[in-house]
Amino acid sequence: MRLSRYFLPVLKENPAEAQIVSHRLMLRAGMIKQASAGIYSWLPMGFKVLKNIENIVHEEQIRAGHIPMLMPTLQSADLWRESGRYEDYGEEMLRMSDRHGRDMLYGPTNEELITDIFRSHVGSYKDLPLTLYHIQWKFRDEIRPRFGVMRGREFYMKDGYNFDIDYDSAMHAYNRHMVSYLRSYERMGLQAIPMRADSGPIGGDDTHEFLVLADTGESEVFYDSAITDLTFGDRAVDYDDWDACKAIVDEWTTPYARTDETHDEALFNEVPEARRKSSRGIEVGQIFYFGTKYSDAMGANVVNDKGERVPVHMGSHGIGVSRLLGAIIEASHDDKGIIWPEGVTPFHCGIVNLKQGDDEADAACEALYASLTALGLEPLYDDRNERAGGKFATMDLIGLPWRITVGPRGLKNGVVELTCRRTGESEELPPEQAIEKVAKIYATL
Ligand code: 5CA
Repeated sequence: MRLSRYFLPVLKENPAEAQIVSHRLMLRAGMIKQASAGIYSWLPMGFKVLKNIENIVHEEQIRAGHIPMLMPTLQSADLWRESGRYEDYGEEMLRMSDRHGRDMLYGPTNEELITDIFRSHVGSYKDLPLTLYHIQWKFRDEIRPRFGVMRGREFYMKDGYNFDIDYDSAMHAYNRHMVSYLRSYERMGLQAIPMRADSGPIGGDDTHEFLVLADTGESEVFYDSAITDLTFGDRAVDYDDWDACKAIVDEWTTPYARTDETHDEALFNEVPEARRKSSRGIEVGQIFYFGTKYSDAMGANVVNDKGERVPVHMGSHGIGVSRLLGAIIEASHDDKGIIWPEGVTPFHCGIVNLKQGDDEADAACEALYASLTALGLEPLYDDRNERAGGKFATMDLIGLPWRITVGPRGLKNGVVELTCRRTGESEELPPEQAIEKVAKIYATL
């Protein structure tokens, strides 16, 4: 993409309404625009990152054996009356009626709708286990929408639902989700720690939230610092192997890590003092096992291998896709702007032409652009007639991990400059080597 043809409405001033750095940077980098309280338009660069995050979520869910589908945003109130949550959900639910006077709602989550689909089409244990998921907009009429996409009213969420014949099989689904989430967040360049949590209006006993440690997080968390040393890395996982998944879950759930709702001071005190930490965290996902709560209420049964009708065991599993943009920026920025992890960056590499209109510099930039594109990478070429300082400031603000700077002086010596946004380190290289280096970095992702 050439910046002269793109739509990147960068703000020079800090927007007054933004209280936290991720919100400020998303507005300044022209990623979002508030449409009304807690509801945002996703401008092209914000939309690109949102889609990158969504793609990682899809890839990892499919890898775990979960099946993508799509349910609507608008739901009939009748299903929610069956589960008993139409009244329970309270003011957070946006309710409306259609021209026939039928009660409708904008879905805050989809347990009822998926259970209805399940009971309409599945009747035998032979069709289990089954995990269906979708990524769809949700609406919760939060009393205090704030911090931009972090606590929106309209937000983008992945929600998955497992249907299993019994507790053990459902717990494997729970474990499989935890493993796939650990992998997903790491691919986004994030450390998200699973912490024992409270199930709130979703219900159930077993639940973990995934938290990104950040001062601006809304949750208070307590943990053994040993857990922050764990990494998933590139280990291969067989998602059908119950023991292998459980072993990974045990690895992450053995060190103490809890949100304030389930914090147990006595247990926490058993952690060696030097490793006892408390801080704030951003909740970027939550997994639940709630047994037969919805299948009992809504009659989602299957015939088991003895010919008896039994309710299915269920769980639901969410990832805050739109919130993740804020969480990633909170975890990865400096005073100049965003620093995108390679896994989610909107463009792989920036190209800055220091002397637009200089034949040699223009030609070198065009050649770089063509070569990077031919390798399947997406560069953002700042081809505007602007001063170098302004171009650098924009690149730093929007946070592309790599920048190639091209100027007549370097070209005389046959080199361009390759700069790493995270470390600020630069090196002079012949253009082909700069391209090769950038390509190699992305090839390992
Ligand atoms: N049905 C379950 C699992 S699918 C569920 O709704 N879980 S949840 O309530 O925990 O939401 C899942 C994730 O969505 C949360 O972990 C959080 O990351 C994100 N989320 C929840 N509310 C908001 C909000 N108001 N704005 C942005 N993201 C949100």
